Amino acid sequence: MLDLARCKSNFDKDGFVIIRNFLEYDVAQRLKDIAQSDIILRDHSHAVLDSEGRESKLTLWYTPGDDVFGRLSSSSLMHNYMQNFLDGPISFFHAKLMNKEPEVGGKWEWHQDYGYWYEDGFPRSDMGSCFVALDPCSEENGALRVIPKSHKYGRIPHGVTGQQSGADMVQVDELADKYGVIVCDMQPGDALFFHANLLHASGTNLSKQSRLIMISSFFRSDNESTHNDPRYRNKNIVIIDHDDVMNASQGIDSSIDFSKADDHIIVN
Ligand SMILES: O=C(O)CCC(=O)C(=O)O
Repeated sequence: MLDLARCKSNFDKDGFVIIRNFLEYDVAQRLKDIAQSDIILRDHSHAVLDSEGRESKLTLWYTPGDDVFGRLSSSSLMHNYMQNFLDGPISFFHAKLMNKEPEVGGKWEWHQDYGYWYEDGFPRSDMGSCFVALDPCSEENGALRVIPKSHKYGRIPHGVTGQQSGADMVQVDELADKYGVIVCDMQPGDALFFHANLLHASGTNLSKQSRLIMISSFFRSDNESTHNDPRYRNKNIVIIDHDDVMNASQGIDSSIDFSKADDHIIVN
């Protein structure tokens, strides 16, 4: 583990931190191979349209299954970092595979995750995500862009843009002018931890390279949703040793509670 105190101080200051080689390159490659070939994952993938009608593919589940992706969200290393960044015990919220296909992949509009999750009944923004690159991510294929320090500005109003939720662009532009925009270049296996109020977006993928990533999201255990919905409440997850992430069958656990297409489409 890197110097945790330094990572924590960067997370607090900027709202995000990138941990290079969080997974070994060949582990990331194997995860990508499984994500691309597994029929269960493919059957639960949905398209979400951006404001120009381009599609991003999303497969999301609320309970980590007994498979390699479930194990990644249950990794001791991921939990240790996230617990430290969120200042207390955490609970798993959901995980998702996000695929921007070559030449056609859509963008994600500027937003805060808490812009969505406030609507799910989480009282505070003590929440965060870990974005793991399974493909190289660059400006060309739609890497994540962030506005450092924007997490300090509280929840910004969101409206509908395409089938997504988008933050008020006047405030986004003001914060981008003040703090700049960072394009997070990442290699397979790198992980980006970020706060739920960090403004982020990603561009289209018009390149010939796919852009596949996985995101695991967490809330602080004392910040569970007020909604009476088990998907948004504390879950008992068994944490596994980070080195055991790949020690699962290579198939996907078919009993997982995958989300439905309608869960992601934001409408007026
Ligand atoms: O896949 C991406 O580039 C962005 C995803 C994202 O912004 C999110 O899941 O909150």
